[in-house]
Amino acid sequence: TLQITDLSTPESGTSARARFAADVKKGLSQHDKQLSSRYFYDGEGSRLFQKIMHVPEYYLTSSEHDVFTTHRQTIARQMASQGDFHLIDLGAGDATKTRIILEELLEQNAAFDYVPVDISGDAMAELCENLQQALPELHSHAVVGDYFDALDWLDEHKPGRRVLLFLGSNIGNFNPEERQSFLQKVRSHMRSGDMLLVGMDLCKEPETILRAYDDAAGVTAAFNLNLLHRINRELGGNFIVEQFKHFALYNPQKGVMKSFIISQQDQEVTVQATGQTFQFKAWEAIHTENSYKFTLALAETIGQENGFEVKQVFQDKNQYFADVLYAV
Ligand code: AVI
Repeated sequence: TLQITDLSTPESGTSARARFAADVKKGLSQHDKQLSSRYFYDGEGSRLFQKIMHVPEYYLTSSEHDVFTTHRQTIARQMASQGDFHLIDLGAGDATKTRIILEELLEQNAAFDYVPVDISGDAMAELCENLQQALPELHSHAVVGDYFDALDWLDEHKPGRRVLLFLGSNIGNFNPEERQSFLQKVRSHMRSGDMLLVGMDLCKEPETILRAYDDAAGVTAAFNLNLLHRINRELGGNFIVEQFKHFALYNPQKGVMKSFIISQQDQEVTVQATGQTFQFKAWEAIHTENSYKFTLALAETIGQENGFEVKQVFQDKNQYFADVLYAV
């Protein structure tokens, strides 16, 4: 009852590195320098993100955990209400929070199988091993690959009703255009009776948000700066990482947390794989991440714009976080 399908190919490694090099070249050549947060998650970055999820100031993980613990019965009942289904977990990672729902679904004798999807083959192998230990009666089939390659594969190989999960406020890392395109594409893989559960971090006291992205122990800073280490490791960069620092800023009007890496002095950096040297002025910034925050009104609007109807909203006791169940 435990399978892994790996959609990545030997070439995908080489082309991923070439794409990384091209993005670094473009991002560091611009007037407003930027690097995409999607490059945070190499082995070290994924390890640091796991650590962030346990940082006291990073309330997102514990809040969503609270949502799931409090509402597990209703969530599971809603999912199973229309019959058999595949539970597809986009960006499953270690699936700590999903496990609460899995246990509840098993308890309710729901007819489903679990399909975690993640770009990290290591994470999926580890998850499958853990699930086999913890929930031996669970049917699961992990897919290693990009979300949309996985959804294409599933269209062909796993027909039937589907409930999709996109947890942890991962949707917040898209800018509004990327978010629309993501939701549109997801919608195109769904039919009547299917559901989508999306985790969203909510607008709240700005200081609370800011602290979550600038924790006292410096774990988030290390996570952000790992991007420079990764460029050094994979693309032959010569960043002196100590000469840069993490800076986080919350815009309460746009509802977006922005992370930057700031050069603390004039310096230049060569990145071999790009064949270029990049100049940094003292206090010049590289924008590295957006983490959008949501309101329930925005959750409804973005649903409507993309063909989803809000079926139910689940929140934690502080109302810090929402898991929004959409139906199509
Ligand atoms: C993965 N993602 C939802 C996290 C977030 O909150 O935007 C990544 C993160 N960045 C800094 N801390 C955590």
